[in-house]
Amino acid sequence: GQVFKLEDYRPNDFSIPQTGLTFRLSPDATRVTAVLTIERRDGAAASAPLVLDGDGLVLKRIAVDGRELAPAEYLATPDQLTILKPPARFELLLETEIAPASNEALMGLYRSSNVYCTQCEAEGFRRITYFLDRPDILSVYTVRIEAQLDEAPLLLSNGNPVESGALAEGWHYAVWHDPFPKPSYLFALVAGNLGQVADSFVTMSGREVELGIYVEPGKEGLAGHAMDALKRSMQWDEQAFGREYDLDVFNIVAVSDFNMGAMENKGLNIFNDKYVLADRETATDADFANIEAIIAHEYFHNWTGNRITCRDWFQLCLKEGLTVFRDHEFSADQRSRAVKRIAEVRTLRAHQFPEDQGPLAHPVRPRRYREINNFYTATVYEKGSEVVRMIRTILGSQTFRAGMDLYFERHDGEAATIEDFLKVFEDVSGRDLSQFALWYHQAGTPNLTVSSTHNPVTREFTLEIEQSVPPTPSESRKRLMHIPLAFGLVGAGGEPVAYGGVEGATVEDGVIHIRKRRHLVRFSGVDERPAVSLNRGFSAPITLSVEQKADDQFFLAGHDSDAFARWQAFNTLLTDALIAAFRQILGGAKPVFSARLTGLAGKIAGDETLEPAYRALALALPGEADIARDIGRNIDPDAIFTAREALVLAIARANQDAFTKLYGRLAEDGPFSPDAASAGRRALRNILLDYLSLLPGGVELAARHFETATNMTDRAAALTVLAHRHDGSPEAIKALAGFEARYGADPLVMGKWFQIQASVPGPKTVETVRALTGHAAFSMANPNRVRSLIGTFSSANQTSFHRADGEGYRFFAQTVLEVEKRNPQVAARLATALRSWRSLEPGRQAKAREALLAIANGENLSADLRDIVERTLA
Ligand code: BAL
Ligand code: ZN
Repeated sequence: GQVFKLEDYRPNDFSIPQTGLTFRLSPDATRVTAVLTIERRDGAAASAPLVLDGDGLVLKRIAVDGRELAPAEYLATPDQLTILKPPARFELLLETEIAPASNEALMGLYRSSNVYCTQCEAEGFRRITYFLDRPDILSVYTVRIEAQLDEAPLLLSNGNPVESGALAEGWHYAVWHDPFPKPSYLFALVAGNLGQVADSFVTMSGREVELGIYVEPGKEGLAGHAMDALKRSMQWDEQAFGREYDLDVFNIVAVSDFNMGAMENKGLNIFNDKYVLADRETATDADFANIEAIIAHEYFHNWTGNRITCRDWFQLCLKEGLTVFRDHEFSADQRSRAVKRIAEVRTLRAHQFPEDQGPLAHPVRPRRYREINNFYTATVYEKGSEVVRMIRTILGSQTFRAGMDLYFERHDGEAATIEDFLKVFEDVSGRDLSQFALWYHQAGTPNLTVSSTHNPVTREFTLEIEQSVPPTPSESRKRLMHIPLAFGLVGAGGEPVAYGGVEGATVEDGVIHIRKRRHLVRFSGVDERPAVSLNRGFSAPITLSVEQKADDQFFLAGHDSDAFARWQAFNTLLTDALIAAFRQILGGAKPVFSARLTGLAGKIAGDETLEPAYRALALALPGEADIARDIGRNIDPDAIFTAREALVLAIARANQDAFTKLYGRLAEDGPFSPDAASAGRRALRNILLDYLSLLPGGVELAARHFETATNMTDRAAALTVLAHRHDGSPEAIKALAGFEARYGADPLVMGKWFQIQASVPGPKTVETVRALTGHAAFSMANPNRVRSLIGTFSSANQTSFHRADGEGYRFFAQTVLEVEKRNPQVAARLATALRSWRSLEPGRQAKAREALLAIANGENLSADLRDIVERTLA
């Protein structure tokens, strides 16, 4: 396939200032008429042909300034349209015919449960009509939609509604106009029969905006949380960033077949219904939090993505990293900042670190791609957000805000680059960010090795810090990074230790600026050896190798005033114990855990000065994949599983009484609320259940928890405990059947049922999952179902997916190829589950490689899947 390179960027010879589209909708033959105003750019050669992108299109008609073109005047293939000698300025009319009902790739115009909808990012617009389908072509769109009234009473597109009315033979139409020039990837259309939830919002300058959320008829009652989140997002963006909404209407449509989470089309966000619909009966607290975050994320794109868009797809992180940062800040303000930060870091480590440490590693701003769909990654999104956070850490909040203001002022209406973004912060701060810019350009997770010494005679405390960046594919030599390392020196009573001066690095506002390979940071006037708290708040997305006494680690886990660092200290103790246990198991020994460690777990659980949500996060042991990542090589997932189970049991046994009492005290009283504090109490109670379920009477306790649950959080948690810890027990069988009977008709909730079963540890889950692909509620055509069952199995079931005989991989390879026939994008995403195959022990490694080769040898492989498997095998 073709390789696209950043350095090859150049503007097109033409621009398209105006785009008129008329859709005459029909499931198998939708007629699309595009009327494009096209202008040759100043300086472009007069002989330059116009070359438009297409993807599987059939051209029915072509005219220039009202004159039909003769065959010799153009070349049309399904994937390209060339007009050989275009005038300098003209109107191009194109008619194409498309079949939304048979579009199973879910890119372009397709049908989801009889609703017409679109997904154009990144390159779906070219499946609708020929166009300059690239983000630096900004055009003003006017869209006319015609449909049969009974089939599609609702007709939506971007911008503001202009007119609507009846047509002959039961048809009707609506016209929408979007005054803001936008790239084609932000185009959207929705038509169908949908229920509406209406509300309004008055902006900071007093304009009233009509808000609409559209859902499957009958599900209007499930959109309240989303609407509330939308209004809070609109208000927050005004307060936190001074950004006001700019159209008369803002609409959100929920559809059940969607490749991504949601899409920020101008004025018409289209959502995976999983991230809209919620009530206590069907949604967990995690669902409520995700909905709030994704509603906010898509809304925030209106400024970071839509008003200022990307020059080319290499700049994807310009909108995504920044918008993730904005939605993280929103959630932190709406909920608990410390808890939110811990959750973010867990996600980053679980998804981005393995990506950065494996064959699919790429810089936050990549320089090459074959298939852009494969770059909607944790690196672009999550690490991209961390990079923006570091800019704020380096500049301080006020200067950062001034930089953002300048960004909006300077680049509104433009398609911008990462260089433009960094420049505003250099301009407002007077700082040189050229070394910092490596965070965008260089892949890999930097490591800092840190050791400390204290000299009571000279009263000097010294940190020796050394940075390294591991090699990644096609980047063997790395340059030295600028790493903002937040830190604290902690005294014996938990208080910050004062120091006189500091030499060896720039230290500002509790941050050491690491810029060289090695720094000797010397603090003077320090009487007693402090404990050192490093990377507070996770100020940089790095790994740390710290020579630290266990005493210090225990001390920080109990006393660090930085909540994140305190959580981290305990998590590091747990990880170290789990890795030691893993080695003991491989050596044929039974793992042992210190009473000090299991006792500390009990202390944290019962510490009423800490939020319940924080305590729940502390008690959630590192996952099997986290442990594997930290071990790094020669992974035996069964030994990791055994080690982790042994620690869960040791903590449960050591704290049985305290956990039982606390579990009882946390019982739900009062009406249900999805707010963060209530969710935190449920999270703590549910993790206590997980521990207690391993002790005598545990299965009965879990069954009772399931039976008496009054919300989905508790019900799903109890079902997970029963299915995972008491697999095959009468209680587990009964609960699974009860859940299925109760929610069999609700596809989203059945997704949870698939997920819970796909993650049951142990070899036989391969067979369970294979059988469940035949369940009535499962469909290979629906991305949410595929992700629930196959995605969960391959990314969250270490002992079954990585079965020693390779059966997990074989089933996986077959399934990926089956999904790919319909939906290459979803298949390619699934295939990334094998990205860490080289860290497995040799036997599994060989079997994983066979599975990758089986995928690579699939017939007519899509560009999406080929790109992932070839890079994974390289
Ligand atoms: N732009 C694709 C979906 C999202 O990141 O919002
Ligand atoms: Zn986004």
